[in-house]
Amino acid sequence: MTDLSQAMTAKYRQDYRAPFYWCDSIDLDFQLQEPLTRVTAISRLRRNGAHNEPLVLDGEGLDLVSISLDGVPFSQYEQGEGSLTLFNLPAECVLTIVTDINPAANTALEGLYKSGEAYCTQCEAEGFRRITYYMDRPDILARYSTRISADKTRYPYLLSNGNKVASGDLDGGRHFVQWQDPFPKPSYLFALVAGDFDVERNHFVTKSGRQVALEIFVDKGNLDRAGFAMESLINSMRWDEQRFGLEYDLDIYMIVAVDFFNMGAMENKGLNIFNSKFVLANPATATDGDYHGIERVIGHEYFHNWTGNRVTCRDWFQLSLKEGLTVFRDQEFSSDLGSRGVNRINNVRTVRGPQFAEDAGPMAHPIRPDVVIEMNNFYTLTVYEKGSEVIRMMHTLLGEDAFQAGMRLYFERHDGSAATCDDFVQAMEDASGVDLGRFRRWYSQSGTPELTVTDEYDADSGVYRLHVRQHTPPTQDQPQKLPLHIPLDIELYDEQGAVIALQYEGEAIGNVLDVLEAQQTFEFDQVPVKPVPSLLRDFSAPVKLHFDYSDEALAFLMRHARNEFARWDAAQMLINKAVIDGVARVQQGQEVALSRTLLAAFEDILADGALDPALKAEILALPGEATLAELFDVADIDAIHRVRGEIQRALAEGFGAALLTCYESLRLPAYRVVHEDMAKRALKGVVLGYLAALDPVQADALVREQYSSADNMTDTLAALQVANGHLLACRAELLADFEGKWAHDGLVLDNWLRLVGSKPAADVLGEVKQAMAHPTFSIRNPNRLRALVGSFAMSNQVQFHAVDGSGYRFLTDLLIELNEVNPQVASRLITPLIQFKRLDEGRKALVRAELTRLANLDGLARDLFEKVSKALAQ
Ligand code: B3K
Ligand code: ZN
Repeated sequence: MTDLSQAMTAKYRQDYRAPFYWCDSIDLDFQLQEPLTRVTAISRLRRNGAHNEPLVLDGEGLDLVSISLDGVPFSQYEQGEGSLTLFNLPAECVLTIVTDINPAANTALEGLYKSGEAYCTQCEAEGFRRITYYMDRPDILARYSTRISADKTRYPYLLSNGNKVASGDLDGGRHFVQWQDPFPKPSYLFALVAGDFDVERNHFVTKSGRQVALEIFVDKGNLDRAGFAMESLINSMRWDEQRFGLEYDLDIYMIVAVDFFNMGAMENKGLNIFNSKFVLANPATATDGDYHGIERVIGHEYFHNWTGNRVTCRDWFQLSLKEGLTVFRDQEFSSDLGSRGVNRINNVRTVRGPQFAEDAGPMAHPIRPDVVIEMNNFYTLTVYEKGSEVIRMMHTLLGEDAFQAGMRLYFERHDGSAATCDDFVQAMEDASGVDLGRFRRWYSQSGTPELTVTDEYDADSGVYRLHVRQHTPPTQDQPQKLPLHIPLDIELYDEQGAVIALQYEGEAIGNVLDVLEAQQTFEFDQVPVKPVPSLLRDFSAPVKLHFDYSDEALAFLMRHARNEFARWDAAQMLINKAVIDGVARVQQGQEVALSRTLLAAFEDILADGALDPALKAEILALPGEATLAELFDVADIDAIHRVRGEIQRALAEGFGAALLTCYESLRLPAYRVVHEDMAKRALKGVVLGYLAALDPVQADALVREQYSSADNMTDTLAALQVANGHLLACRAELLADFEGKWAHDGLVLDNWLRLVGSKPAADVLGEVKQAMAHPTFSIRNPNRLRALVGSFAMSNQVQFHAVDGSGYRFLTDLLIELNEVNPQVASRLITPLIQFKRLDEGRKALVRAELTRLANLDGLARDLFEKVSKALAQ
């Protein structure tokens, strides 16, 4: 049980120590051959200070061939589980280590592995140790040179980081390429790719006039799907110059798309490796959502070149230093290029849904974790999305100009080095003069803070008060909580919807209130009437807000709030109230009833000719069942499902004939990827859903017609989703047609797998199992797994949580298999099993039984061990 003993070794943030040795440069030589690849690593080492400590290198799954020191065979070493320890090294030396690895047998997709015919790497967080013995930690910054040799016909392209400095032919039909990366980097940014590709080429001239070659490598035959990724890359480079003043630093930027990839993409210096899902798109294969995703991820990885690569993390506990900041940057990029309101809404959906659920579960951790067993488990919504919210709050507190001054100071101080989260906050504080003392607690405190606000109006004096109480409930990792610095953005409206200026005793008050204490009161005068407050505008902090709004006040905000986000948010609160009320009624055997106010407010939205159809679609799209479950201490899964369905039906009846009129008005000529058209298609999809709730027979005809006449994947899929979600008569026929058309293309077929996994019917598990036998499905491909099993376990609440436990059993059986094949992907898919806090006692017992089965598994990987043991400790 070697894995389990490893599993027990947690690492603590407090234990950070500078390394005993530095590595200034490393020359790598890869001889790619089947089945074994020979790796020679020549490192120039330098002792850090005076000491007699041995050098401990990390290494996993390596076959050690030889070690020599300064050219002489070396024997003073010890091989341990995951390590190689070398004794009595001189203060400076050149260490040569030769190892063999077997990339074709690497199904964990970490280190060097094969994706189809191509070789590729994934080193973050700790994958480099699967390539060679090395100090695999991010504070070791070395200059890399990489020589790759391989068969020339099968692997015409041999790629690595930096600039190509030599290439040539070798005996036996082989060739080599030599790369040199001038920028010192941590091992997690190393990359290598070898294969045969089609290449999309372009270039970018930086603001200082340097010409950068841009190359996107895709599987042969996919060149017609690479154009949008290239456009997004160019947009990213331009945007980062314009908004952040940051310029690219190498002569070449390469992106390679591969089919087997554990996550979205990886920012390796000069050579990004991408999940093909975030590169390939054309109107026939990709939805509008896919296009958005590509723009976002291409941007994200590009922005890492400065926030991540030029300034990297001192240790992995600091991950949010690069991830929270880079998510913030990619969100700003998407918002500057597209609709700010719609982007904000979707980002907030992620925080309020899955991130809040993470806070409430056994994996709760601060954005800068304190203790980690398996680092890959901490690429979380908390580190990324909440991390980005923390950066956004600083941006709100400082304003754009001071924030950018902070960024400049941060680069001035830390460019070319490994930094900490504290370093970042310090730069922001020093550049702006804004006190971020209490704000720093956001980095050390986990959980979702709750703001409870009450108000008070005195008509005689015209004084309006907001009483704000903050409280963070305990989380599994941290029982005690302290008050935080919470920026609370507000606006007040009079009965006509006009804004009331915020002031007190003749002084204007800004929109952002600084909530610092457990209880605080904010006072405003010259308030002529009792106002309707718009609170936590733009989700100015990642908190839960409690304010006792009436339906009327929320309907008022849906109409009058000046900010798009606030209008959507009011609609969400109105629906949430209705769901809470509806579930209580259903549990008492009563019918769901919606207020006239709610119905009228939504009817007005549908009828509003001035509203951006994209925002309209966001307001009309009801929150998902998993997000609604977060409203309850004990979530009644079946009741939530029923109430949500009935709300949709009641709204549809209220809309009546306007639905069809709206639907017909949204037909478009030829497909274009522009906001105006994407907005209309989004609304059309939502309206089609309401039509199906209203009249399944009429909807069946509309869906068939939309499916057969669609000239793009967005409309096609919208039709299929409605057929599937409402179990229309055409469902089986259309799904079969789609499967037949796209059986050969895994990426597109993923849409079909998602439909199968989310079928809202009791026989779904049978269909899921059948789909697993599809020739294009493979348990080794993370995209296929996530599409089919992820949709079943994460978005098919009623069926996954079936009271007979079949859903839990199915997922556990699969996780047991995946534990061997790909622990990282297993550890992602387990999420719905460990977040069982809100389930009823019966379901909880079933889940615990499955988790216990996993806990008792021989050879349980660290990844699952960490989550399973925490979940069972609940
Ligand atoms: N930095 C990578 C994520 C690596 C995940 C390792 N398990 C992609 C990104 O966030 O940009
Ligand atoms: Zn990232």
